Amino acid sequence: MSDEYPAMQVPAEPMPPGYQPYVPPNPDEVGVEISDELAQVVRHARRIVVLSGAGMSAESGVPTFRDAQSGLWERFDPASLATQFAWDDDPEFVWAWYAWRVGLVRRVWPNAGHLAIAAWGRRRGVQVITQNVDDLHERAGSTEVAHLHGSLFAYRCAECGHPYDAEIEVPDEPVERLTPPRCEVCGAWVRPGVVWFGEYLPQEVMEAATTMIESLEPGDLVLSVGTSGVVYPAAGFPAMARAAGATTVEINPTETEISDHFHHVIRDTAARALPALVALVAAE
Ligand code: BV8
Ligand code: ZN
Repeated sequence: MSDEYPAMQVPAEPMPPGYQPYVPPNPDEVGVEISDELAQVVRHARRIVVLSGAGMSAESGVPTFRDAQSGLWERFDPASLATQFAWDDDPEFVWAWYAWRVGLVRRVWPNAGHLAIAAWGRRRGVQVITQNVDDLHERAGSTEVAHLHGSLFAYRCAECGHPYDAEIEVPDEPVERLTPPRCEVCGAWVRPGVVWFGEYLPQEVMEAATTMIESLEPGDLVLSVGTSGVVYPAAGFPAMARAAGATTVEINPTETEISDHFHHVIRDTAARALPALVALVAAE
């Protein structure tokens, strides 16, 4: 392990007892398969863009959309709950699901993959475009994070769109229903600040992400981490990055709908593969 690489300064917030600050491992110790060709690209990459999906947070304990839901929502496909239709049909049931997810994310921590990206970002500047609505990239220390699908921690009025900044009631255990707070302007119910299926992505975020991708050049590196490549327009970014000339890498333990769009594939997990890649940069 190279000792000149500053151990990851863990984020300001107190980490749980025993939480090990991130230190890039020696790639050989981790046993992640990284070809010499990819190692060269990683070491000399000009710009680095990370496209992350739910698998990025899996090793922090946040279930992915592909994982079977647990408990109360076991019978529901998350994609059917993350819709205006579900909200219109039963807002208190949908609000309870989101409030439970807020509590879950608050109880977990960035994993070594999040911390590796943040450490790499301090060294080289890494732009993150995430489909995730959690705040684990930010809590790990990443500073350039575009949330394509919004945030669990941003709420707004379902009618007038007025932001709701107060704390919400977060149940310790999953509950079937929870009454959303009321908008202070028009009195309508407050909804989660996420992008539901069938909703347009926020224009400014979509434009920023598209510019990040379209401005890539040969010698740049794009890592797609923990996404099944099913949901558009996010799933279209890796192919756009490759068309722009960047070297594209998929980090996912299983093959995905878009695996063919990548120059390199690391069939491993985020929390193992990313530290091993960062160690290559650290070992310089
Ligand atoms: C849009 C926020 C224009 C909410 C999310 C018909 C009608 C309407 C729209 C459509 C339609 N047909 C297609 C569409 C477009 C639709 C779409 O793509 N649908 C899919 C299902 C076909 N897209 C949209 O609606 C988008 N808007 O297109 O607007 C429009 C408007 C109207 C009409 C037409 C078009 C909006 C999409 C955003 C939806 N909101 N999230 C919330 O979170 O509650 S999406 C949500 O699901 C996530 O944000 C994420 O994007 C997605 C899940 O995908 P992944 O992140 O890939 O996660 P997944 O669980 O799928 O996979 C995890 C992966 O990780 C796996 O591959 C696994 O192997 C891997 N993994 C597991 N462990 C690890 C790991 N990898 C690494 N390490 C590990 N440890
Ligand atoms: Zn309102």
